[in-house]
Amino acid sequence: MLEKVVIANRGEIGLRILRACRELGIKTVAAHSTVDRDLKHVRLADESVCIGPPPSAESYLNIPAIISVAEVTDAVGIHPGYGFLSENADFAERVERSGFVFIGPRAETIRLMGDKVSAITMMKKAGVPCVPGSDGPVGDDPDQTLRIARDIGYPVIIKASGGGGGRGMRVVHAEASLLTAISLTKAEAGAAFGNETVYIEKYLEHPRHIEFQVLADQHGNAIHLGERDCSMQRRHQKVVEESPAPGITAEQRNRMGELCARACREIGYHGAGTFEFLYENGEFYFIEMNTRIQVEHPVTEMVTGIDIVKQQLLIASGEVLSYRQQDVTMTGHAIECRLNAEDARTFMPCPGKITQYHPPGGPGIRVDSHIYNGYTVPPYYDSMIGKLIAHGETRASALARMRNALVEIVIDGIKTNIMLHRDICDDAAFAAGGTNIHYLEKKLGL
Ligand code: MV4
Repeated sequence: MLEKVVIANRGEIGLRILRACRELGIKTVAAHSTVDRDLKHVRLADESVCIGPPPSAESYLNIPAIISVAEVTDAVGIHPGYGFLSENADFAERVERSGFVFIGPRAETIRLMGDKVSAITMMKKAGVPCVPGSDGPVGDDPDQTLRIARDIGYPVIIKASGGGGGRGMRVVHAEASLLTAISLTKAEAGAAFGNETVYIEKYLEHPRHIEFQVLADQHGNAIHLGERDCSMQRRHQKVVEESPAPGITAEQRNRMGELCARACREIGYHGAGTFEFLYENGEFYFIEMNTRIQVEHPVTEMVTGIDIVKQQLLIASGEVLSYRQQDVTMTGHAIECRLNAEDARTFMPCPGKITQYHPPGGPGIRVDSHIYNGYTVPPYYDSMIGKLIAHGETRASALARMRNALVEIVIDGIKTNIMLHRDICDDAAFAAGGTNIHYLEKKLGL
């Protein structure tokens, strides 16, 4: 087992990682910025080291500073959490070259999946269904490009290979605008990601976003933990997630989950991972793979009973996966609401001091948050201040518990999106289940 781990993150995930380490008897080192001295996990960690000033570029993204923390504290592993350096292949490589364990997949795997063209190529080879498209980068011959798009059929979407998560994409509705759109996307991609490579896919107009959670060890074992529906989003920011995805049958789950687990074995994946799919008219289409722990992992934990962060630490320690696929069962339904410090109308971040905090409780309620009475939300980072998770035997009971929790919870002193969550939970279409990725933006009149 890893003896000591550096937590190279902050907020609720810093605390989540600390809790998993504690359960496993792993000593913890919180690497934090100056403004984060009073974070809950920094206070609770066995050791803490300040890594720089508030801006992420000088602290949570400062690779030498974080590796130095591992060196001076004699740590063995580094957990990157999500965001920040979690999917930075160069970071993973430098961690390993410095003699530490990166808690995540191999650097080459992160690099392979970070390049969307190579990720899709690998998945297609492994038998995972992908969106009909250019099957590789768009070349220099305009006639060939026009032919590819015509064969796919309009509308198509141009995506940057170095993009992902909604960055570097452009929808094209007719042939007349294809070549201009490609030039523009290439130029933007070159500037944003240092990589002009773009590819084309059929544009799916009303899909749901459904993703599969996987766990794979360093000995060739891989399993899936079912799926999450993350369709309730605004501007590529997920707002509510749930597991299982409404309407997905056990047969669909087993088939897609097994394809994902098989793909993991094929590429020598290890750690926790997520396969993102678009789901439309009963079909799944792979779009991207995430090689990190995700914000929404708790809904999967609630229905499977498996602690995914603990599994990450066990896998990084070199242990053999203690679950086989037949040991994984999904019980009931879980819904997660992301709590943000933001203005209800403009969605602009609203940092400040929390003057009153009363967490909700009761059966099936879980709160993953680092906030406390008197805590000040700093302006430098993401506005998410925690997550409210409700589990129930059925989707209706999970939703009823979530509604109760959203009435019970009190967060005073700052603006939050609690009212938005109450609105969503009272929405008839959401209550019915299966709304698509455009639903929330339409409801909000965007
Ligand atoms: C798409 C798509 C429709 N068709 N690809 C946006 C984020 C990135 N992960 C992929 N995205 C999309 N890719 C094809 N071929 C629509 C989106 C999309 C989206 C996907 C998931 C969740 C929210 C979204 C919001 C807008 C567009």
